[in-house]
This record gives sequence, structure tokens and C-alpha cells, in this order.
Amino acid sequence: MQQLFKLNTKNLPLFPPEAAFPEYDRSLIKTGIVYIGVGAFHRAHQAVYTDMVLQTPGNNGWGICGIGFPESDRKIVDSLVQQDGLFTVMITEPDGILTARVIGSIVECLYAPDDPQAVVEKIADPGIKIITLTITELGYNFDPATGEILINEPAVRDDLKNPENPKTIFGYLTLALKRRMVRGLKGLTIQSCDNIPLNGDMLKRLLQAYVAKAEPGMTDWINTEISFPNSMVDRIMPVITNKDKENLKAVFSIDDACPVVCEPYMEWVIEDDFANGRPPWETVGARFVKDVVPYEKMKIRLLNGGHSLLGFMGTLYECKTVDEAVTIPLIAEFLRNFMDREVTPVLGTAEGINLTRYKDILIQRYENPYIKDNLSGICMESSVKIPKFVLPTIRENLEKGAEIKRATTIIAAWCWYLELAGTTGHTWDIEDSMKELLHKNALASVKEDPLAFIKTETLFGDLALSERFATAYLSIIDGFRKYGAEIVMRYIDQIA
Ligand code: CS2
Repeated sequence: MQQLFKLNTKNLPLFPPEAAFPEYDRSLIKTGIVYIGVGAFHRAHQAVYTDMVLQTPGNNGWGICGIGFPESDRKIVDSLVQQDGLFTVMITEPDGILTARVIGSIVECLYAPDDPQAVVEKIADPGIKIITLTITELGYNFDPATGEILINEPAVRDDLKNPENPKTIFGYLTLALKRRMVRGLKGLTIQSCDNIPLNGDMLKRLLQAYVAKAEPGMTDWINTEISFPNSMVDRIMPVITNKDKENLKAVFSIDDACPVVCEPYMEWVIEDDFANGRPPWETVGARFVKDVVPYEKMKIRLLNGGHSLLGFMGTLYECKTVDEAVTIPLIAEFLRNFMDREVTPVLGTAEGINLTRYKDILIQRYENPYIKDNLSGICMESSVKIPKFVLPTIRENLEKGAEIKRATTIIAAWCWYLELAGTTGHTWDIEDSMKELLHKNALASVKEDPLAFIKTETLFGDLALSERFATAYLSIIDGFRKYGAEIVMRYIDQIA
């Protein structure tokens, strides 16, 4: 039996050399970045880029303090604390070769709900130059249809009433930034790393809307001292399984309570607008650009929009994972036509990107049989995803008088998926914070008003008023109910 070592600083010299380990002295690293949301995405993405930066001399000031934010982060923070911030990134190449890299860039960890004051003081610390966030779309408390802050949400209202004891991201940022302002400290950068178009602009708008109510005297200071660069982030990571953890033990002798698994590919495009310095992430593969919009549009509309298509179609085909769904030839063909005929024509030019190659690689990424990306996770919280990933494509094509039938099929597939959920032979659950309303409106579209689902205004705005969209949608949903997913995809040109 192979020897096994718990992952921590003391044991680092004991591991066999099969995995890669930090080659820098972690005791010399100072914290310059606060990262809110130390879930899998951050740890397989920005923590990896930063770890690579720390490998080169002169960058000691860019260690990360990882903040656990939602309840689901508690276990991760506990494990990271036990492991001195160390964790492993496991990558399986499409040919099946497994590599492991222990990441050292997280040098401190805090769990916000347990000690909000420590988190606020950390953000207010003069050594902190960047705050980054991955808190998922839901963490921003915004209305998916209008993009405006939900100022009357109970948690937001609580923060306005008890500003010294924050719970929402806006409460935390406002309190900490106020301390920086009052103490005469330099501003900093706040960077969203969530899959939201113009994520930096949106975060600024939401924070300023909150500040206007909570601390109106701070508005100007934020405008001049804080920057909010937009960014496009990309790396697919499935949920880790016990089998993955066992593999890490068996192949690399690493006993790690919180490793992450992900694909080899990663991408990060960032607007170069940092108020108080930044790590040289460009030296390790990140791309700094003036305008992130063409990159982010390409990624969100193709990759995330493509995922939603695979999520619903694959589930209707009784598949469990993305690789299973995308290797069904009819689904693959339908997906590629959606990308080529409906998404590509509304994308701008992203410098340095060959779109055909980008799509080819994207399909290969979906097909990677070692990345068991669950369709249930893809379909989860579609109510915040679809308005960002798919509806803008429909709207822009409607304006241009161009094709919308495949994008509209995603919407009809979503409705049918909701109608069928939990009925005999259809065992999937709807996991969505708008579950009740979605389910009710999908069912009402069968029995009462055929347009009930697309009239859900918080998602679709006034899209149901478009006759072309409504007509296409009605033919397609009718096709699903009468003939099923296969016939709809095969005969989409005749149906809509
Ligand atoms: C996925 C994303 O859950 C989803 O909707 O599309 O998590 C996707 O895997 C990442 O954005 C990849 O960068």
C-alpha cells in the first residue's frame, strides 16, 4: 500500500514528485488580493493564474485571502484552513492522462458569516489592492429582466437597516470601502469573475445604487477611487466526486479534503483598468484588452448558451452529462447550426480569435469524456442564466430579421422540461430559485394560455409581444408535445 500524506505545509517535502508543487517560499507572500467566494471556480481559475505569477520573483505581494461567502463555502474554508490554504487542481487531458498541481496562492482564509468584522477589516487593510468576486449570478441580488438591484429583498433591506453587520455583498463592500475612505487610504479594484455580460459595469451600477441609499456621501469617492474592470472568465469544472479524491490518493499520494477537477483549457480576458496595481497575469496566459465585450459575448453566447441547449435537450434525451449529450449526432448537429447560424452572426470581432477554431475547440471541450459535467448543474438556476445566455441572441436576431428558430427551441425545450419534471419516466428535479413560478407558468401554458411561459415578465420582459418570436415558439413547443425532441430537431426548418 502506497504511503499517503495529508496536504499541508509541513508535509510538502514528503510527497512523491508526480504532482507539481509551489516552488516559492509561501512564508514570504503578502496578501494583496481578497477573493470573495472560494468555491471550485476561483480555485481552478484565478488562484491558478496567481500561483503561476508567484512562481516568478518580484511578485510576493499578490497572495490571496480567500473568503467563504455563501453557506456552501463553509466546508471548503474549514478544509483550506486545515491545509494551510493548499489544495490540488486535478486535470484530465482528453487522452485520459491525469495531472495534479498543488496551488499555493491562497495564503489566508476567512468565513464571512462566522466573522463579518474580520472580513470587513481585511478588505479595509491598506495592503489589499484588489477584491475579486465569484458569488454566482444569484449573489448580486438583481432582477434578471432589468438588471437592477432588488433593493427590497429582505437581505438587502436588513443590510440597509444594520450596516455594521452586513450579509449581502453590497453591505460588506460598502462598510469596508467606507473605512478605507474615512482612513484616507487609496482606492482599489473590484473585479467580478462571474458569467455576466459586462460584469464590472454591472457590479459598479448595483453597488452605486446600494450606496446611494446606504451612504450617499461615498458615491463620488467610489467614482474616482475604485475601478471595476469587466472580464471574461472560462474554465469548465464538474462537481468533484469521491472517486476523484481516491484517484488523487492512489496516483499522487495526496490526501486533500478540497481538491478541484477541471478541464485543461482556461481563459481569462480582462479590461486593463486597475486602480491600485495588479499582478502581471498576462505573463501566465491572461489577455488584457481595452474592450472585453467581443470576448465575453463570444464566450457567454456560444459556450454558456450552448450549455443550456445541451442541458435541456440532453435531459430530455435522458442523458446525465454534457459529453453524453453532445455525442448524440442529432444534438451535435443542431448545436453547431445554432452556433453558426444564429449566434455567430451577432458576434463582433474579438481580436486574435478565429471563431471557427474557437467553436471547434469548444465542441471538443464539451466532448471530453473525463469531464463529467452534470446536466443537472447546467440546468440549475436557468432563470438567471437564460436571460443572459440566450435571450440577447434572440432579441438581436429579431431586430435584424435573422433566424431565431434554434435559440427559440432552447426556450421551448426549457418549458417542456419544466412541464415534464417529476412526471412518470422523467425523474429530474427543477433546481431554481424561481421554481414555483416557472413550473406554474409552464403548466399554465398547456392548459390555459399557450403563451403563459414566455409571458413570465421577470425573465422575458416584453419578448412575448414579438409576433415572430411568439409564433415560432408556439410551433416548436407544439412540436415537442406532439412528436418529441428528436422530431423537433430533425425537422426544425419545417416546424418554424
Ligand atoms: C455553465 C458554466 O453552469 C453553467 O451554466 O455553462 O458554469 C460553464 O461551465 C462555465 O462558464 C465555463 O467557463
